[in-house]
Amino acid sequence: MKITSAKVIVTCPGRNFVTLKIETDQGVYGIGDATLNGREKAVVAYLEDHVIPCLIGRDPGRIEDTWQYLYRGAYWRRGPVTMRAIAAVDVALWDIKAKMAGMPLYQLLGGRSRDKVMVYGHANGADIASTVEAVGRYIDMGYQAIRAQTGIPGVEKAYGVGRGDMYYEPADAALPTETGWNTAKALDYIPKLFAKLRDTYGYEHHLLHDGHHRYTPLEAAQMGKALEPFRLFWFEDCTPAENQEAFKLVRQHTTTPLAVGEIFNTIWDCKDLIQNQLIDYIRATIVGAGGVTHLKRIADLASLYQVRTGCHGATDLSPVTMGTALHFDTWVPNFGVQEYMRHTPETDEVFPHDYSFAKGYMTCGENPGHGVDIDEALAAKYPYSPAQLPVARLEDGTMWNW
Ligand code: GCO
Ligand code: MG
Repeated sequence: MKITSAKVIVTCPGRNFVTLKIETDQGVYGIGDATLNGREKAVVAYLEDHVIPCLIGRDPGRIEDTWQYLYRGAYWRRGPVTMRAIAAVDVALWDIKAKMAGMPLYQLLGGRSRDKVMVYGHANGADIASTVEAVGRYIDMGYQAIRAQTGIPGVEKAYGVGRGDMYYEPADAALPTETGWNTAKALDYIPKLFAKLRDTYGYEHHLLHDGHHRYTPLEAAQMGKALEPFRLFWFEDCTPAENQEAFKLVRQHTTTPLAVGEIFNTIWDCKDLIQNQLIDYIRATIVGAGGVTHLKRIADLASLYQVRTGCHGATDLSPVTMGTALHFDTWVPNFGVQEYMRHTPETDEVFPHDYSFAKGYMTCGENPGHGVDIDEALAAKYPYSPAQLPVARLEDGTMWNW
């Protein structure tokens, strides 16, 4: 069996997505997601100019060999652009293999470990009162796990607060939107949100919060401590993780569970965090961390240290990643939770899929492959539209982490 052609499809059905389609001499094709939010064109060029020419004529069944070929062969290792391109190839090849086998992807990974996949949704509001109401709406939809983000008085355009409950889209302008941040105000206000949430709804649901890399290690420790009485499922990206050592300080001071890794590309970004048991959940996902082949490796390392998975699943991860992640989640023994932000109806139409949501859980389909396709004719109707992620500044104008 041989790869005969491969192409990159860029489409913007409400937001930008980059998709790789690999075709074979047996008529079977595979689809992979290569979307890098705000930097899409860099991955398009990487795939078109440097990766696709190497794929033609290769045996699509040699998934591991192709992964090693692209990773070692580039010489320049790791990084979000390279690893997303590798992920797209990897996922498309797993799709082809599963279609050839006539099996849903999770069967090839080792079969079902659970009946359904618990997902968390994003509730947000301009202030505590409206965020509490938003969480209530998620509870009514059957969610077991809900992330809560609130606007903070005196902070302009606080992170995580969208125009409505269901759709949150931070990449909102061709040039980065300027947003504000104030850690002292957050340390004061956010624990009050969780106090109110537990007061209103009790302790039956899992509550999550995202710090989005904003706190120093000591501030993260203070926030973790302040949130302890409200028993969070996790406190995410409490501090930037380039320096994995930083988490030691946070860990020594709080029992609030920690999650990190949506921006990680490889096992090397989380090796020390996992081996030193500094985190509880690893957020690396299919498109971000080199595809199914590499995420499996990360999950296996994590399982040795009782670290569970919590795959990133924001709207910038296309339905192709969502579908593939659900197969992964159905198999992975050390599963924790899956993030699920709904795509717009236009996106769902461009990417026909067989996964479904019911009462806080998702299930992958039983079709051969990962179960997600792309309608190329429809995709062509939505041309690329430049959109970048925001930036954040402190009140005195200092650049901060968005
Ligand atoms: C999350 C995230 C995202 C990111 C987004 C950036 O936890 O879901 O932090 O919303 O900000 O994926 O592109
Ligand atoms: Mg996050």
